Amino acid sequence: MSADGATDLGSFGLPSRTAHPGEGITPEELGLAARNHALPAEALRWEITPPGLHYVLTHYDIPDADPDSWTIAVTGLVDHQVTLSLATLAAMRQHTVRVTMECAGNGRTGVHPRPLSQPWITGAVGTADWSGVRLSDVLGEAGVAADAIDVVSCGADHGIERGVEQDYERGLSVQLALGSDVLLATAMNGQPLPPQHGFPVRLVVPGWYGMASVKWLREIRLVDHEFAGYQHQAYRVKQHKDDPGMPVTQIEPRALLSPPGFPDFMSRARVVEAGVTDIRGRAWSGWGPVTKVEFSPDDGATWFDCTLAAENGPFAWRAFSTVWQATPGQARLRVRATDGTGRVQPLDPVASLGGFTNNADAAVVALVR
Ligand SMILES: Nc1nc2c(c(=O)[nH]1)N[C@H]1C(S)=C(S)[C@@H](COP(=O)(O)O)O[C@H]1N2
Ligand SMILES: [Mo]
Repeated sequence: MSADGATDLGSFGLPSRTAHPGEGITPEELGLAARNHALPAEALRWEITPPGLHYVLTHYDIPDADPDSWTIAVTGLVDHQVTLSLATLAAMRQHTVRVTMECAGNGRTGVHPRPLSQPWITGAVGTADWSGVRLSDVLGEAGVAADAIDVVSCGADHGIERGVEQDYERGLSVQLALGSDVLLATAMNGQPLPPQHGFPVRLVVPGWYGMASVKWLREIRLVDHEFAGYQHQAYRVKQHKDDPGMPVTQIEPRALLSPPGFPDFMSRARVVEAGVTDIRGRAWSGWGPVTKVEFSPDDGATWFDCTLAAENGPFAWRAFSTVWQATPGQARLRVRATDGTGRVQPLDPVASLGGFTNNADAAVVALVR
């Protein structure tokens, strides 16, 4: 409460900060981690992530959505403003795109000092077949005015972040919106979207980190400038407070191991029997196809090329496999991906103030017996 008794929403804004030396996880981070779950590593066995195992990241509350009255308003710099009901969308041409989605904060806990936010380890990823209408078809019906620069997508969820009250909004360039597979998705793996994934309709921006794929979509607004809302200021890779930084865009390459053997409950370390062990996993990049995955059984001292399975469409992860002659003792298993643009997963964490795009590989600890 401020002095005159009015509620000062700005006081909700915990400043963004990194953890103090030795500071353990805070109650706020634990709360976020419990709301927003990761893909369990063993779920990498499925090419399409089963419902409920895909990671979830929701900034505010999951909105109360009535599909019968839900509309999406197409507003701003269009030739004619249109209001789309779900029935209108269902009558339009449907497309399905297989997309590996990853949160830009995946890997954040590997950044030192740790930025206080959703404390992802490496599991903020999942793959789904998203179906719906192309954003370009919707814009085609409304007609894009010549001076439109960005397409702003607005979600129905509302909250406060660092003192700024807002609807969840993200902009895309008109160019990307028109010339791509961006979808207004109404189905995930052939079923209506689950509430946590954006029911009844969400944007899906293939190849981009998840923050671009606005859930619970209720407005598409065309504007005559590059949109710079809160969620654009927040998703920048900066090294210090005054660094303008670079925007977070497409997904950096990453490979993850399907963990071999069986786990220890607390540490998640693996117990593996000595001998020939199948090594499997999946790798992806939003910049282009994954062209190489390497496996190291000795914490990065030596690397071996894995066998890549057939490509799984331009936007979805690709399976890889190899075999490992496991000998008794403790091993730190690593994998790293390279994509067609030459981007290679780094061995050391990618530092930034917010802990974004840290695609450094993370070791799986195995105790071979
Ligand atoms: N409306 C809305 N859209 C949103 C978000 C949100 O909080 N609100 N979170 C974004 C972020 S940061 C990510 S990583 C993805 C997560 O999508 P998922 O929960 O379906 O995996 O949704 C994005 N879209
Ligand atoms: Mo995210």
